[in-house]
Amino acid sequence: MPSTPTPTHCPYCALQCGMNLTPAPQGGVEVSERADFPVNRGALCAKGRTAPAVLSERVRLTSPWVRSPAGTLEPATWEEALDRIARELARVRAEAGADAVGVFGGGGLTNEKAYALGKFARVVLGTSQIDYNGRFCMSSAAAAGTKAFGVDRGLPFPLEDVPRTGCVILVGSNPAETMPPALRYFRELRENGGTLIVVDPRRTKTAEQADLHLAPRPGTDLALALGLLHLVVAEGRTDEEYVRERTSGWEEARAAAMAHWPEYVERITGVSVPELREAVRLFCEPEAAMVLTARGPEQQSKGTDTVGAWINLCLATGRAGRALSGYGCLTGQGNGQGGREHGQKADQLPGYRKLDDPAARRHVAEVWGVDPDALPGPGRSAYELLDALGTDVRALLLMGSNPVVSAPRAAHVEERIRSLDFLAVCDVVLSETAALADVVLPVTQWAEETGTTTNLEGRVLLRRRAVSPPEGVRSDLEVLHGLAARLGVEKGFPTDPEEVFEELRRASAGGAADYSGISYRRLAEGDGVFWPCPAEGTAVAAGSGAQGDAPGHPGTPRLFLDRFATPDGRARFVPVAHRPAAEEPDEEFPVLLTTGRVVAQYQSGAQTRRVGELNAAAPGPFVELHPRLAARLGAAEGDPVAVVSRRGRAVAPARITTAIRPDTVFMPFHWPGEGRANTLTNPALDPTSRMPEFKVCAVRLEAVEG
Ligand SMILES: Nc1nc2c(c(=O)[nH]1)N[C@H]1C(S)=C(S)[C@@H](COP(=O)(O)OP(=O)(O)OC[C@H]3O[C@@H](n4cnc5c(=O)[nH]c(N)nc54)[C@H](O)[C@@H]3O)O[C@H]1N2
Ligand SMILES: Nc1nc2c(c(=O)[nH]1)N[C@H]1C(S)=C(S)[C@@H](COP(=O)(O)OP(=O)(O)OC[C@H]3O[C@@H](n4cnc5c(=O)[nH]c(N)nc54)[C@H](O)[C@@H]3O)O[C@H]1N2
Ligand code: SF4
Ligand SMILES: [Mo]
Repeated sequence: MPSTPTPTHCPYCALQCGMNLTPAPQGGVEVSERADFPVNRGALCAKGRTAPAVLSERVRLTSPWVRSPAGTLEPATWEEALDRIARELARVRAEAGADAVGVFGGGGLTNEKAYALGKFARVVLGTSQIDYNGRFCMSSAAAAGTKAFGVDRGLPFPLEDVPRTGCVILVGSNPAETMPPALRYFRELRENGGTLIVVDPRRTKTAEQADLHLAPRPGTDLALALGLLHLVVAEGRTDEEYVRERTSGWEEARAAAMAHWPEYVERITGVSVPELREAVRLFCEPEAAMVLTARGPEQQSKGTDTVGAWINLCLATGRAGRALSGYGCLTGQGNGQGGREHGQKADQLPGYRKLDDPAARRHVAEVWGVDPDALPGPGRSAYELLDALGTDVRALLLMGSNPVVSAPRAAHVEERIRSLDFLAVCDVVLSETAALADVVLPVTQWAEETGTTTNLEGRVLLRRRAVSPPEGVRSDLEVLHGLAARLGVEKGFPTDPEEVFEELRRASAGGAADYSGISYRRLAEGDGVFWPCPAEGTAVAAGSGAQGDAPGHPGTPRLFLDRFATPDGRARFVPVAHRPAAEEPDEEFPVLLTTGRVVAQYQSGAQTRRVGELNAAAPGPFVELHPRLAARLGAAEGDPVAVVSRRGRAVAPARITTAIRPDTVFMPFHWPGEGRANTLTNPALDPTSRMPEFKVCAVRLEAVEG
């Protein structure tokens, strides 16, 4: 491997910060600044800076493990491990049908892996039962964006537009912890005279930088957005001409909003009428403004309607599909955007096509060389799939997720996973879920393999290989290739990522997320390409097998400037009304629990809990609570507190702060064991997106002796 720096990208979040990697003389790899990449201009958070620690053989898997008849995991050869998986999957299929074999993927997988995994499920296993952890992430925003605009791309504009708009409402997003290098954009916004409004039940480090912080009760963002829209109408701030020219459905949406009087909204949300008025003034006065949502409003059993209500606010005020204005979702995982476009989702085919659309099935089946009628239909969503393990779904292949820690109602999910006939997990480390598997396969990771990711802006990026993987480790693509061959499919699962990408281009051609004009060569030359990027005038049409460069289309940094992606080109209002959370506080469970993240840990912590510096900064779980609640409980700072919900009980030390509402406690979800936040969370699902209600459930607190 070269000793000159390799420009590449971080393994973790959707910002996909650029970084340089250089093999270190004493082994391993060193991170250095890559100032030329525009999204982060060299800045990295502690996770990105320390990411190479997870490449070390000391913390990772370097050999396959197979469960012995005695029940222990024992080292095995690749041949033994792959043979065992193929045999078990074939057996379950023969005994119980193709849908008894499930597949679970991840939004951290590269586009190539996500594409190959979806194809593997449909073509090799013939199962409809595939979904992925992105369902737990941005699925509500995706559903609402698709409804309103006809297409879902996290941000319809590059981040560089943020500092130049007039006002940003950041709803349930805490970039100070979750995307620190992106804070710069909000700082510059304010330096340029724009204003920042943060909506969060906690006064987070992000909220501290806001001009206005609204702290609603968890689970009431829908009412809040409707209250703001009510005031927009009442104060005559609607952009009538825009509504007439560029939207449809306003009358119904307006009528629904008018039923949400400010005083009524104040009662539901706890946000005062003067604060509502101030937010409307700040949002409506400038020429341009944006609403950005993240997991706060989205991870609710009404997440789709909630995001729809915020989009309605943008549409009524003419703030979508115009320069420096719009609605955007801050996608989360490294390939959270691309991972939702290429077919690992239960209802989806590559290019963001619908699995139940006959034309889409024909197109993709032709690229795959199969009969369209042979493709299964849509399957279950992530939680529903996990809930069906051990009953309808008897074997599972899992790649890129750790649901024992990250799924809602995790004790139940863990019990379902344990009841499987057979579990195979591909991971870089022995995650809590991998530890339950019958076969564990050790795979390569970011710096050891090349692949593409699509960041939160819809910017497709080339993540380059910079070091050799340890011996004994294979890539996810090699795993799928080996399994396909053993299951009788010799062709169609190449191990070279570029070859997979070339096929993905053809499969995506003509779809909403069209990558057909993007090539590795093009990506290697610049700062990435924004989709859609159709292949203009090149031979890259379905079935052509064309390789190489595709000049022409420049990509699409900004969407919707001329028209929305709906059939009539108009954005669609959705008529929505407030409804309570699936579980409201009562006498037995009087407090609200919400959950989220801290800066030094990533997701289920499988990777970051193996990094010393990060553990020192964030050593374990905690329960954030207001002094008034703590006093009632008789708990002092650091005392263990039990949090009990209808799903179970978790214990973690108290962290007492006035920065949280007195009716709410907060737990980060990065840890397994006694302090696992997801032991408590409610798997109530959004009817459209099938998103679980991670952000609100009812709990009670108990003091713990000792
Ligand atoms: N350090 C770190 N960074 C990460 C990740 C990580 O695990 N660790 N994960 C990445 C991924 S996959 C994702 S999805 C993103 C998530 O990024 P964010 O969405 O920023 O992260 P969260 O902490 O889940 O939630 C954001 C905020 O929502 C607030 N909130 C809770 N309930 C409500 C509510 O009902 N309404 C509103 N308005 N707000 C509420 C919480 O107090 C929290 O401050 O982060 C990415 N970046
Ligand atoms: N209570 C609560 N729960 C939540 C959330 C919340 O806010 N609150 N947020 C939800 C959200 S937004 C998300 S995105 C999920 C995330 O939760 P998970 O899906 O559990 O995400 P990770 O911890 O990133 O798990 C990824 C796993 O894949 C492994 N891995 C990394 N790279 C690769 C690779 O290239 N190939 C393979 N095969 N494996 C790899 C990692 O080591 C790790 O074990 O959690 C959800 N759970
Ligand atoms: S902000 Fe996200 S992409 Fe950037 S260094 Fe941190 S984890 Fe990596
Ligand atoms: Mo996420």
